[in-house]
Amino acid sequence: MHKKRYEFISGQINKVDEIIKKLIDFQVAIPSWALGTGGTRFGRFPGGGEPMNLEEKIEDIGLLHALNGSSGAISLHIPWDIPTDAEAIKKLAAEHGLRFDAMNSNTFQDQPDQKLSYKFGSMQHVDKAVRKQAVDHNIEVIKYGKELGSKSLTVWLSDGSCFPGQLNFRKAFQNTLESLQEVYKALPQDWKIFVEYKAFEPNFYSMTVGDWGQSLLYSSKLGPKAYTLVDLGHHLANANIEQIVSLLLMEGKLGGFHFNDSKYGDDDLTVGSIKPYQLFLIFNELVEGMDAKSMNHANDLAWMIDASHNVKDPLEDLLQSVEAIMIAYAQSLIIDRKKLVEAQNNNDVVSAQEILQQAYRTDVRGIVAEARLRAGGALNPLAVYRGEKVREQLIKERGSKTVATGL
Ligand code: LRH
Ligand code: MN
Repeated sequence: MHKKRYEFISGQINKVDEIIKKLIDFQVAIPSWALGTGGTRFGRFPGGGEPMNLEEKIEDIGLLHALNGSSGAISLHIPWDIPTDAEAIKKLAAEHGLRFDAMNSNTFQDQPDQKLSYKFGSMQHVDKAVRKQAVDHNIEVIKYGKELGSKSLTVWLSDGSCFPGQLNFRKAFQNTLESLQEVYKALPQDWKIFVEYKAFEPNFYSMTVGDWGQSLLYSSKLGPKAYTLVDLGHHLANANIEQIVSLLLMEGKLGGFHFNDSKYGDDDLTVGSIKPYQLFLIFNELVEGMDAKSMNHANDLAWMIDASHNVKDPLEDLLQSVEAIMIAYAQSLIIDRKKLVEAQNNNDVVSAQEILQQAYRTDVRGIVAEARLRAGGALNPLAVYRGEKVREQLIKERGSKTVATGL
């Protein structure tokens, strides 16, 4: 069936081998905090067999990578995943063909042994001692990352306010910038820092890194190693994320992504499960913008998933997310860009839409599957995962009550 499907689709597409090479090179980082069942304040329904430590998390991501050949990186969150023996962890990851993508700091929770609380923020805090505590934590995260071979740090600050009058926005911005500058100074020469913005939650009146404009302001003032990070779920309703991506890329300040999907808030749902056309439009801007700057698709931006699983098996959810990303990328690679530019230059709005939707409505799953097979992956990862009863095996090995660290 695959052979026929692949021959049919490859017959319709130019340079199919070039596209397959790009798909094989394109690796998506899996978040270490999304390998267990997430929950909400209303409840959490664990599925069993969850990884209890970093080693088991690396094994789970290794399994995903063996199945789809496109999950060759892991993004750690500190202190949820502190590598006690970095050399051993690095060796284990390499055995599974995994490298370490961006490290994530955490100043949105108070740790049991923490001196000062982040209740009223971390880097924005009115108390310099709290800001210093947050800076020191980020520098410690960089230390772990250096030991593992990571080359970037993602800073997401839950800082903000819940009520008018609670915060002086200007001072909060300046405190945060000053704190980020301390972290920036500690960055190794070949590292990047990603400033992740979010419109609301856990603060519900203002967020101190609340949108792409604020993140661009911080990363521009910080320096050339600082970039913005786009989490698809961190926008106000109906935001035109593909336009934001296009402009950040144009400015050379787009560092990477946290892919997920959402209908309402930061729902952290499976990529492409709610708004697959938006995902396609984002990849259209990425390919157009990266090619305009002769950027390397696979390496010049950070491709990461950030999801939380309430009702799906975490590994099945992640397999679906990676597949959705590869499909959107493949569709964006078959857009007839010459014709699209022509239509744009002629203000031929109808043709422009027809050209885009021709690509979006093309079933590229045969090409994505072919790339996966050539990368040594499975034709149908989900079918193998279920056919081999992997979750049942994990529950036998780890038990039904195990709880993974993370969200
Ligand atoms: C915040 C966020 C951030 C992570 C966290 C797990 O909503 O997207 O990227 O640190 O989720
Ligand atoms: Mn995120």
